[in-house]
Amino acid sequence: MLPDIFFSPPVFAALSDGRPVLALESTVIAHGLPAPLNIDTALGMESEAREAGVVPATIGVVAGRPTVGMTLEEIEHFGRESATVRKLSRRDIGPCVAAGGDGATTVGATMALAHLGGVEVFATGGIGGVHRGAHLSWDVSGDLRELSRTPVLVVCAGAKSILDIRATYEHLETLGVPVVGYQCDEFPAFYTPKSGIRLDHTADSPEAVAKMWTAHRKFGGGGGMLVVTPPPEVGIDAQALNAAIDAAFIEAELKGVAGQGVTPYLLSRVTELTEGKSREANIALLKNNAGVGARIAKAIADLAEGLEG
Ligand code: PSU
Ligand code: MN
Repeated sequence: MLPDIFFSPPVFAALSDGRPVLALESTVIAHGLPAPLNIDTALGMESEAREAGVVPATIGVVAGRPTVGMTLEEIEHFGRESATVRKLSRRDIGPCVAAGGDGATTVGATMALAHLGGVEVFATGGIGGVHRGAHLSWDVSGDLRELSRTPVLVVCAGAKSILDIRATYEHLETLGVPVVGYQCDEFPAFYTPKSGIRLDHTADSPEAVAKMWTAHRKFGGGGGMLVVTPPPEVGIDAQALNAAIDAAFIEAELKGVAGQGVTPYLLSRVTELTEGKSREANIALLKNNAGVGARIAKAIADLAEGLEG
């Protein structure tokens, strides 16, 4: 463990004893959902982990301190004062630490800090990926490259159709990232279990995922693994959702939204256009993923203990 990483006491104790820890990201708190729902959801995800016997570690840069295990006050601060909290991908971590600023970590940046802190399993909602029109804009999320280089297992509900999901899946193959369906055989499209993309690898239990992860760490080339799990059913109108996504995409183009602003813009417009339903789905799947991630973290810790003992 690096002295420069700030751990909460429960996370530090769990890591020292080899007990399972689940990493959670902070961008979804500061820039993915509005207050106070973002705070409730972040705490709800932490509760899911605890109920499964796993210590949650929400990750972010707090006043320049790379933190693995944000406190309740820090989570509330990120949720309430989100306008003053930067969005950090890997390249932004150093500048934010140097400036002593507050930064919410994306999937990629959360993986980077989780790995430095010694946390192997991370649960989130959806990953960033290849944007629609990326053949012209080159807008491909840093999350994908991070998955290829950093050995952290990421549990998510696939990718949102604000992205080109098929191109995202192809790119994960190019980068050598295994995508494992947890109790599903299709890549989920975040709001719906269906994308039409069949997965090559599936696992039925946390133990099966733990076995794959252990083998991937030995022989898979040193990068991460993506475990996808379908979202809980909340009865969302797929047609209305697709229309909202198409409209948001065109608006973003017309307004010249670019760079790091693209994903938050699309997320908030789609939520506005679909009103409550997409948000309900979002919160349900975040909590579900935290539960799945926690059970996987536990199975990995049990497997490691068995191998040692
Ligand atoms: N997709 C979602 N919700 C989110 C994000 C993505 O459905 O909150 C966030 C995650 O933190 C992800 C980031 O890592 O957006 C990707 O941003 P970008 O496309 O700028 O790399
Ligand atoms: Mn981007």
